[in-house]
Amino acid sequence: MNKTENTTRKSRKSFLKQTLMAGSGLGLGSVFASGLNTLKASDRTGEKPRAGQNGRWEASACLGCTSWCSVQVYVQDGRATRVRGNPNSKVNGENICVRGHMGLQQVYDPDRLKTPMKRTNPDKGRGVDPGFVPITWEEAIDTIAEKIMELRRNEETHKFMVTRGRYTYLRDILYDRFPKIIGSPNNISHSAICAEAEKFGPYYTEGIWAYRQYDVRNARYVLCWGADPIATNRQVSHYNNAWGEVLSRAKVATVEPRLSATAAKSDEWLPVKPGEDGALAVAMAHVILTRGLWYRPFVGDFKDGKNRFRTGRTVNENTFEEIYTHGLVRWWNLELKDRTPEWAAGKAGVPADQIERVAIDFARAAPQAICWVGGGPTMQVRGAYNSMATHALNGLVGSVDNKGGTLASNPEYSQGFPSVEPYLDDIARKGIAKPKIDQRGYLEYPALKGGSSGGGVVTNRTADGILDGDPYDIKMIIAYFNNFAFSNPGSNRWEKAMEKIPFNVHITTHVAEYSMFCDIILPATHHMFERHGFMKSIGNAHRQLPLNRPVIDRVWDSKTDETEVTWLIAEKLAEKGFPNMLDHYKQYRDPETGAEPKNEKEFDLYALKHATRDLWDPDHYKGGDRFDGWDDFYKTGVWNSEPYNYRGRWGSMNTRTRKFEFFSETLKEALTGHAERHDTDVDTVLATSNYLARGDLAFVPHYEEPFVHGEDRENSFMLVDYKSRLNREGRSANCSWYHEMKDIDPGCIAGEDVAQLNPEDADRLGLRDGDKIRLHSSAGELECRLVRWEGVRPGTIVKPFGMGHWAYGRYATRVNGKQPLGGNNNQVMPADYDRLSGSSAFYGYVKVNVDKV
Ligand SMILES: Nc1nc2c(c(=O)[nH]1)N[C@H]1C(S)=C(S)[C@@H](COP(=O)(O)OP(=O)(O)OC[C@H]3O[C@@H](n4cnc5c(=O)[nH]c(N)nc54)[C@H](O)[C@@H]3O)O[C@H]1N2
Ligand SMILES: Nc1nc2c(c(=O)[nH]1)N[C@H]1C(S)=C(S)[C@@H](COP(=O)(O)OP(=O)(O)OC[C@H]3O[C@@H](n4cnc5c(=O)[nH]c(N)nc54)[C@H](O)[C@@H]3O)O[C@H]1N2
Ligand code: SF4
Ligand SMILES: [Mo]
Repeated sequence: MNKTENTTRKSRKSFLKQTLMAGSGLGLGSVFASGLNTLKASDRTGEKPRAGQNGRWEASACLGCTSWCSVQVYVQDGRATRVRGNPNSKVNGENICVRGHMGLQQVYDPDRLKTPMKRTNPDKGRGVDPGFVPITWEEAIDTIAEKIMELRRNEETHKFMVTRGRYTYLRDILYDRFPKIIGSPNNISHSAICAEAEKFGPYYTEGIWAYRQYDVRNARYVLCWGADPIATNRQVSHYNNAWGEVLSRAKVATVEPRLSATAAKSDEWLPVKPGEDGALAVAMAHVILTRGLWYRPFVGDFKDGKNRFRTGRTVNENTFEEIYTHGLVRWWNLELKDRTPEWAAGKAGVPADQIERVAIDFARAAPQAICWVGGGPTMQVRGAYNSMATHALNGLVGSVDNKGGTLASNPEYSQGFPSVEPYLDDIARKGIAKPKIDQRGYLEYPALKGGSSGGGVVTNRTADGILDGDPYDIKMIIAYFNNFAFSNPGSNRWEKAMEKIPFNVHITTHVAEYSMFCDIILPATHHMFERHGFMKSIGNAHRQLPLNRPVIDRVWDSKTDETEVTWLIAEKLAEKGFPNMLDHYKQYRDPETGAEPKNEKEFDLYALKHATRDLWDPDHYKGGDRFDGWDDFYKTGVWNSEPYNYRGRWGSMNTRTRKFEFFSETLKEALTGHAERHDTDVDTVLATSNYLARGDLAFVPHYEEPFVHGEDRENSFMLVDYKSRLNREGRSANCSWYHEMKDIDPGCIAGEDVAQLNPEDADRLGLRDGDKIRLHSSAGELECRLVRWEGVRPGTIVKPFGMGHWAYGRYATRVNGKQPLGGNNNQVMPADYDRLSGSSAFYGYVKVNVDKV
């Protein structure tokens, strides 16, 4: 880097730091001011483009988290210098969060992978130098194509696999079409280490397997449940901006074992014992029913208007008439009637009067009362039922699909790619028909996404599938935009599994842990500055489709994973006598001219134009923003939907009964289907999958005792893992800003990886601030520093996820490729699952032992 760049970077850094500090609300009780920690376009002063430099704002999309903001990048002489929200967006508008700016440090990171490389050391293992040497794209692509041809010649194409983490909606090209045409059933996504259990409750109550949006501007009560919306979760930028308004108009309560950024600004903090969320949720439902506070226009009422919900008493189903819901009385009789706040207080360690007060205040705000369900209560062993129990509260207060409530996605009009069918030969068809490597649909892994047995992915189980060769061996992987050797709980298993793969490829911006086990690594374009793609996100009662656009000159010799790399491999396969893939991709024509793509650049562009055609082509207009044509859309960089149609789904939900199901006929059908597939009954499925419910209880939201790994010892604590506010998922650690500003997380200190104990617990173990500690469990161990902090529930240990990389670059590691900086939580988190959704467990499921080093 030259001197001028260095200076520019430095001044930008101090500017950003000041802004972050202003907005972080450090100090526990401090009042959060609206929008302070979102940088707005209008706030920016100084730093005018230098004379003669012709800077301009160019639209793109940020994939730093699942908010998928529409952004604008300030470009001077082909270099990005600043980022802001795209004023054309109706979701995040001109707002972005602090992490948006860190994209700049990612794209210009001197430690990026700059050119394709191949491994020269055949030994694979952690800490083993792969002996990477630079090669040309030509050699890299030729080697990959040759390996694929080998699998095809031997008719073992099912031993090929594509894995992905983050993606754009051009993903089907590489993630779906590519393995299919080769002849593999194995496309494994990261979804089950992300949020599948969170989607389980909404699906089995109201038929949506997707994220929700929250109409906070119209809400009167927001009950955050293991979600920390001003720091993480989704549409962080939008909610950050709206939160000041929310606090002045609505009450906010947060159920969290730690004092999160949001909890610190809430009216009520319910410091739940990890894993005991289900107890709180069913007790709140009990209070809402016994107090007669359910929302009658949605749920209905007793025929004579007299409330028969009394603690301990069953109710005759015929006395109640439901409107848009199904099975309320059965739910009461099966689960709720004895679930008093006093009972829940004994489980969850939250005072009974607080449970009662929160339930009453929440329901009195009906239907403008949001129960915001995040990963905390759901990504647990047995979390599927917490997901149902917490989300069902939205049903009781009629906030589902309602003004001031929880909303689904507005319709959008992107289109899929041409059919793959004509391009599948016999080898491909035989390969696709094989079972998948992640063991989804096995008796003990129901993974009931979308209502079908094995309908969803069991991401983390893939490592075991590979290690055990069950159902078969995997010989080749192409992985993109993921780092499974770091991001999966029980990460050591992934290291072992990757050692076993004969030919492994990573398409990546950095040489990450996963790359270290690879045979070829390919430099990827950065998603925010260097490539095409499009995203879909929701918030502010709108949906938006932002475009990823190449707005700067590519910094290194990189290519785009989903389009360019895929096309080049297809070309090579055609050269080697297998033209099907190239023939298929040639069908992605330019909608304006009808031309076939002739090279990877044209393919990249035409695929995007094709997928988004109904958004920008006036002759194909279907709704939302209008454009004059491609150029107009491309420049604007985002399409927005119509505003939300409140109550549009009442009576037409995608469930068996079309209603909001408190007794889930939809889940009953799915579980029965899975049991029949294995020639057994639902109780056996539940027992094998580690749930406690039997009989009809399995079909209603209910409390399940949490399943916990580890023993009670003097030095053992329930681990509370959470995402750092500065995490761009697993990709921030080589940004210096990440380390310099780490104290933006409540209770953390800059430049260190810490775990926090309540001072009571720390005193008991004789631990002081700054002590070096080792955390260990059955899964493994890690080292970090101790911080004593009152924001931790006694009996728990709190540690942010994000540090502990042993490969990624100079800032991320102590010795790059060898020694981690701090500790990766996934080394002490054993692989376990919420098997009904296929999700990995992250919360409320592991006790770790703490020793002073
Ligand atoms: N303990 C713990 N574990 C977690 C979580 C947690 O909160 N706690 N969070 C979980 C969640 S929600 C998720 S979604 C997963 C995410 O886990 P993964 O899907 O594995 O994604 P990342 O860890 O973000 O790694 C992405 C990798 O892609 C590469 N990369 C970075 N930028 C780009 C780019 O622009 N293009 C391409 N092609 N490659 C790039 C880098 O190698 C980087 O390591 O992690 C999960 N793991
Ligand atoms: N800053 C930031 N934001 C992000 C991301 C990021 O990397 N950084 N990643 C994005 C991604 S990929 C995803 S999937 C979403 C996920 O967003 P969320 O689903 O909201 O997940 P987390 O942010 O991990 O939040 C988990 C929360 O649960 C709390 N928790 C832990 N144990 C328990 C428990 O037993 N009960 C309860 N009630 N709470 C508990 C933790 O303290 C933490 O605050 O976030 C997105 N937003
Ligand atoms: S990190 Fe997430 S919230 Fe922040 S700007 Fe990027 S997409 Fe938006
Ligand atoms: Mo995620």
